Amino acid sequence: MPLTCRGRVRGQEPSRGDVDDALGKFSLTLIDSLDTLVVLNKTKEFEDAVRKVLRDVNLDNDVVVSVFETNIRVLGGLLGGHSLAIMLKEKGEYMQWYNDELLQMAKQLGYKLLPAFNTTSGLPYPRINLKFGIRKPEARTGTETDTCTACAGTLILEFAALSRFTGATIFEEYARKALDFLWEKRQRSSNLVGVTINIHTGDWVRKDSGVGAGIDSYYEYLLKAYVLLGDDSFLERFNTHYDAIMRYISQPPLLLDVHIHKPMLNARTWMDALLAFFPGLQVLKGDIRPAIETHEMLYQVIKKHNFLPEAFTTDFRVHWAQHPLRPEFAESTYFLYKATGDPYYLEVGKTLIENLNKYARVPCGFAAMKDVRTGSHEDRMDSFFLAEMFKYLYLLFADKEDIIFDIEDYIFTTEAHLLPLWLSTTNQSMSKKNTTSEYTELDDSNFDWTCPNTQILFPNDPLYAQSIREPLKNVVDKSCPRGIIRVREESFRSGAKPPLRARDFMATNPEHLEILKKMGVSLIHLKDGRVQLVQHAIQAASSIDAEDGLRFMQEMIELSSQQQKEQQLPPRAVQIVSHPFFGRVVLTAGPAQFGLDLSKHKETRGFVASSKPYNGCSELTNPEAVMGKIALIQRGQCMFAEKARNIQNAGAIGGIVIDDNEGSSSDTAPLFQMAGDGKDTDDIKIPMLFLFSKEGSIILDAIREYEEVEVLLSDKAKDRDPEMENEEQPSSENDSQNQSAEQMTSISQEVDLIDQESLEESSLNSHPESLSPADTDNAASVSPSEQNSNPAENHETTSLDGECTDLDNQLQEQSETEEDSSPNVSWGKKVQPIDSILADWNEDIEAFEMMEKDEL
Ligand code: DMJ
Repeated sequence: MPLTCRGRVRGQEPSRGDVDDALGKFSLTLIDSLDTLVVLNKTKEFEDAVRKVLRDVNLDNDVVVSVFETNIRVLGGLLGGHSLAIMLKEKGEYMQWYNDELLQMAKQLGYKLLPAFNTTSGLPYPRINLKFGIRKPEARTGTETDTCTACAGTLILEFAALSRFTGATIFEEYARKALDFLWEKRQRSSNLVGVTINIHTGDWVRKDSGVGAGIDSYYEYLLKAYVLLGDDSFLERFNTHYDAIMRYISQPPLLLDVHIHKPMLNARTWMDALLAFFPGLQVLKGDIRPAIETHEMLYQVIKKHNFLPEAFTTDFRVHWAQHPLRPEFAESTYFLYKATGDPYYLEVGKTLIENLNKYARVPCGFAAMKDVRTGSHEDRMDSFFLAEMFKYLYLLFADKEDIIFDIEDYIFTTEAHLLPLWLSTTNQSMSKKNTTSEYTELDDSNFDWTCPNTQILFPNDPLYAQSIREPLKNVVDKSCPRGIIRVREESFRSGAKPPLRARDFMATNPEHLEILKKMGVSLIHLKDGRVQLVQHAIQAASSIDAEDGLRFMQEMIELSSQQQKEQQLPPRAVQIVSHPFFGRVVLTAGPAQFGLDLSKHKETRGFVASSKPYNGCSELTNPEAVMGKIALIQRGQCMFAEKARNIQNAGAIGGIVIDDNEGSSSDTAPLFQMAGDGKDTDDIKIPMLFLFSKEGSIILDAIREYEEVEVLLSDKAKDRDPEMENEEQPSSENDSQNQSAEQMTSISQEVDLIDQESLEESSLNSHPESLSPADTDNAASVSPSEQNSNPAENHETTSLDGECTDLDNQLQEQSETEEDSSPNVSWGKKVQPIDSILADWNEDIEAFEMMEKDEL
């Protein structure tokens, strides 16, 4: 927990839900970073770390953990540590005392995971209790029916390595059985797999299919199992899936989820950050061109937002703004550099490192981004940051002689742990058994470079990669908001568009109605004056018109969701700028529906002071203390607006309301905006922000320690002032006060707050006007009931109305008022029932939950 400088211990912190299933009180970060230490040539530190693991780690804890996460991070970490420990021992200098102790621990852990496989299908339960196993009352787990494909299909490398290192074949057998079952269950006509599967029946629970969340490492492990184990059946399966991926999911430079039964239909309008590993896998496969294209698209998204948001739309807007410092893009960058030798990829790596140092580095490590748009932090540094990100970035810049062993002798697991390739010829009792001839002949064009190749692939053409990137160089910047477009490569390249764009549609224009009819879209006038659109593909004049209709409907849905989002206030940032923080700590804050709008005005900067009374519900008794400062007020007992008026009257220049609910945090609770009191709040001129208790206590602790604490209230964290950084050494409290005063002058001259992003957002506002037929209310929203109707009919619906409410970017912001008596104000003009909102966004929410499960 890099903001509070503590370890995260399961049970001692408020639960964050599924994401905590990675934590088993087994020193996760220490184990996950063992082999990174050797890669970084920190051999002495590795030796110490191994001793600590052996001395302190207990695997017999009464904790329910994710089988997938425990396998890739802990079992993989122990095996990676063991692999490099024996390598070092053999070299004769370090680890001479080592006697396979990490391997013994790995074996112990392996046996603890095995009860999870006690299903008729052989697919593992998603969770297990480390002490009590599964399905016993004490275990508190074992009732789950579903798991994600990646969760069940990402075991073979670790389990086979464990079997081959120890001679205990049971692990490899179990992992193979799970893979065999998934392969059997693939959708036979598309050769794709869904995101979630029932572990008892083998039915697909979620039938959408991509290369990111929930599936990603299943594909990765098929190819890598072939590399590590030399078993052709894995390569054949991988090639069959890869052919399907390239046929349906790949729409260069995009990778878009489709339905397994109807692979020509896109399943969503956004991509998730996990798919950024895919170009790296394509390099391993030898399919360089699409790898370069997708990587370039992702890099442009990163350049726009500094990091890759957890999800972004097909027109490259932020869909889910979090970024937990995921390593996938760095991984692909490393593989692409290895394949092409193109120094461009070193520049990419440099940008990644600069952004990490500039925006994520905090005094106790690197903090995840809560919101890439505001630059606010989350008190979280996941173990994969050290296991993968550090490793790949180091390796990207390392010369062969910088690494004390030959990295080519190893394969990276999905968590970047190193397993030696010599395992392929050790204890190989399971190999070759499953090779059958059920694999169909595939189009050869995907397999020009079937064998993984670690040599530079195009030594004679240094410009090869550049020539592929060149046409894509403006793909993100020049992109206009658009709906998803299900098109094949040729039409994508020729820029096919529906004959009528959603944004131009007028329900009163007869020509438009004629086009709709041709596309199989019918228009229903609802009693309340709204208009609903329904598409039945079978009613379209031709299949091309049906596809146009689908594009139109998808555009309309996208437009609708975009307009809903525009009505919401995005989260704000509270940045601590005084010593010793110097802008490094950025807290996610909820906005207010009243007072100064920080997105339209200059940020407010000032020292903080607690108000008296602390709840701010009556005239302040310490106006001299808050005068000219940002007042801290506790939530509760009166309206937010009343607090704002009281501190404003006392001369405060801003206010931060801190939640009175102890332990609350924006990590675990949905952020909301503070509503007014139902009266005119124009008299409130100062900016007001809300912090949950945990974020608020970071400021309160800082006051206790440093007395003078200065903060910046803004819509987006500002870059740290380089001068501040140079001054970043221990200094006396008086010095720090002086520094803070100087910094105040130097920074207060800064920046126009309407940044590029806001300009882009506001340019989208033109859409409601262009969508203003007389009988609609200028906005569109998805009609959940219709959208969920019989998919076999291949129809989509959208309705136009003025009641827009949205769950924005996983923040699930809501407006809250202090008292029940206050008017019910929501993000939109009217309140939409929560059931309806949830139905609208059900698919997104499910996907997000699955992403969390898969530790997206
Ligand atoms: C890692 O733990 C692994 O790479 C996993 O396969 C999915 N992604 C996370 C990091 O983002």
